[in-house]
Amino acid sequence: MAANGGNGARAAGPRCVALVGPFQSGKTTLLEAILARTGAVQRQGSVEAGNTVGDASKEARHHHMSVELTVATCNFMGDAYTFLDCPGSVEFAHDMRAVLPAIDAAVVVCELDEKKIPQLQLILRELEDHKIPRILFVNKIDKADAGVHDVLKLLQPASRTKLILRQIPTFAGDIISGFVDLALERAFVYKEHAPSEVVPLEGDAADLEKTARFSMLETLADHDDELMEQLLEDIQPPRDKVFDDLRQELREGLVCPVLMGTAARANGVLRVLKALRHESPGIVETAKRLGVKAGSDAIAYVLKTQNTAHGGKMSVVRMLAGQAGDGTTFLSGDDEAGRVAGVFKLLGQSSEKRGPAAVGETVAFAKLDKAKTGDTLSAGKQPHAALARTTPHPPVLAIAISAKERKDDVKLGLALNKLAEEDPSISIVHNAETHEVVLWGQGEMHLRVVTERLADRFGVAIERRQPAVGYRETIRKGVVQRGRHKKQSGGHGQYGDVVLDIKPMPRSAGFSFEDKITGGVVPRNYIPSVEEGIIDALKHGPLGFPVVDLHVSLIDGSYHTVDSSDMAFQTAGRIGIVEGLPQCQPVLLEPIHLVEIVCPSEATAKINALMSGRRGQIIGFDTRDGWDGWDVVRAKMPESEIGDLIVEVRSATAGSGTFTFKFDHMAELTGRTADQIIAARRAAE
Ligand SMILES: Nc1nc2c(ncn2[C@@H]2O[C@H](COP(=O)(O)OP(=O)(O)OP(=O)(O)O)[C@@H](O)[C@H]2O)c(=O)[nH]1
Ligand SMILES: [Mg+2]
Repeated sequence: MAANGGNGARAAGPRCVALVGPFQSGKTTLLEAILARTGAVQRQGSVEAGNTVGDASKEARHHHMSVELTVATCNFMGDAYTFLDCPGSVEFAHDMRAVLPAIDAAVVVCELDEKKIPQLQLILRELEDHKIPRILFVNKIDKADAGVHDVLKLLQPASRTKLILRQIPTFAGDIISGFVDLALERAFVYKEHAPSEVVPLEGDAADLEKTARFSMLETLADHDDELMEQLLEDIQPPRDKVFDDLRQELREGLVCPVLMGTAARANGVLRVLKALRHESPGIVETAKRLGVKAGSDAIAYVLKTQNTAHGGKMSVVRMLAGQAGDGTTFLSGDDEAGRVAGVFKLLGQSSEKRGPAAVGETVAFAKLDKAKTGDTLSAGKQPHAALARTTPHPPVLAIAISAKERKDDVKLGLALNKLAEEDPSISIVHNAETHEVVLWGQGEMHLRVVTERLADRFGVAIERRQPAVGYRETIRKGVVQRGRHKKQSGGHGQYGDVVLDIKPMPRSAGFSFEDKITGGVVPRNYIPSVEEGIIDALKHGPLGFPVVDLHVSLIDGSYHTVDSSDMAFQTAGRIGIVEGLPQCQPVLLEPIHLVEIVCPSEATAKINALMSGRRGQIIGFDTRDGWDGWDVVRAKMPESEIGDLIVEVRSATAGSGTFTFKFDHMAELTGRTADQIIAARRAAE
């Protein structure tokens, strides 16, 4: 295999490679350049012109960013490559995270921008945790200047794995005009939308190359004693040995090579493809990494699930073992996942019907009605154990939504279910108290895209509101109150009469009822009705909120042999509460949550200020366990202030900070803020 530089052990067969990286680094542009270079598209489109294979959905085009995964299969030098163009925005990170388990390698597209280093670090962590071999592609080299020499100094802090520079740039004046490949020891000049041209390696470039190559070899030699000896003895290692080491150490996760280029002009793209061809592992290694049982039946891992408006469902899968096609029935765990009715090769939004899929290939299967993203599907009689599970990040922002037109209510429910199936990082909560449908998601743009999809794909126009905060009210002093219901004008009358002893209880005690009737002044059979009436009245206290933390005893009352009834005693109980509570110094209670914010350390001071400004009570901050350069800030914060907290946390941390929260306690709220909340509630009613 001389064409492969003599490194006979390169992986063969179809590959599956994810393009990942910080927001807007150029992944979709790189995909486009790759597709143009490999001939899958005639001409390279651009994100600006809105004619790329990726980001073809209306929402992505509209926002000029990736809002979902794009899958595109092309051919390079006889092998099929499926590229998974992942959104860079943290709000759509689930689409990326869901595919990671089943890929062979990742190309991490990044920029030489200090502000984007924390985001890069987050992504590299995910890859490191999954032990996925990765290549860094420093993009937008057309905008870089001579500072580019510090590439590793800037990028290394983001990676726990040692980075090695595979290329150094060459300049024409101040502009980068090409590069030297340090493994090949060859100089190239960039050509726009064409392969780079080999030029003689001479002058300054030759000197720089010597130094840079030596430091690349030194890093490789950390894991190769023979190479170390050669370097010490000043022996030039054979080129094949260098390639072998590069391949070996990439696969073993010992190093992460760094390439560079300009995706927008297709510069440096061929080097990326060649690195993937020669160095990245293939399905054999990936199946081993995942623990796929050898000799098993067809096994497929679901990377993505997509519903069309008209009910068709597509499951994008990576074949991890065996072969499957039309008619193959898959199991997922102990359940049947469905029967394949159509196998497709994907190129963004266009799909082409094809024959059965072989091991290693990435295809779409139609009609696997019960398959979910992340499922390990097995075509045998026995299910295969789940190979991986990706839990979505807990949602951080919510809106209450309703169909603009009543008639769309049912359609809205169905559409939401489909969207939640495609994207488990949203969740839908029905608030029984306020009857609101609350949509939770990963951020403002994420929620906006969900509502746009509801309109565009499912034809449901919606209205959105701030979701209600879970306010309650309680009382600060007790009262004894009579509740009398008497109607005796004509016909059958109504009579119920109770005396209630209402007392405050400690926080989170809830509500309790006690029957203290003696001598049957209220007959036994009516007492549950009294309690029912009370509970009903407590749903809406004098301030407008559910009343909690009180104890009510029924201590006295009277009845009428003919006119008393369950209904009459319910009403009497309700009247006792409605008339009694206003005398009990009602007070508002607001939910307080324990909030844990993670952020790069340089943002910690800003985050502290942000929390204090939002009535947060800082409990402490600490370095984040196992995360160099990151902190955790803990605070107790009112629910009303958490509403849009994520927007400010992200802006204080260049998008890399996030938080989790959980209910802690209810706290009394008085003063102007309370008055405003109560007034707003009255106005709403
Ligand atoms: N100067 C320059 N701009 C580029 C290059 N590659 C991409 N861009 C621009 O960078 C912006 C983002 O490009 P995309 O390809 O959409 O980036 P992305 O990483 O896919 O973005 P997300 O998926 O939203 O994270 C666009 O305006 C591109 O035109 C490049 O090589 N040089
Ligand atoms: Mg993109």
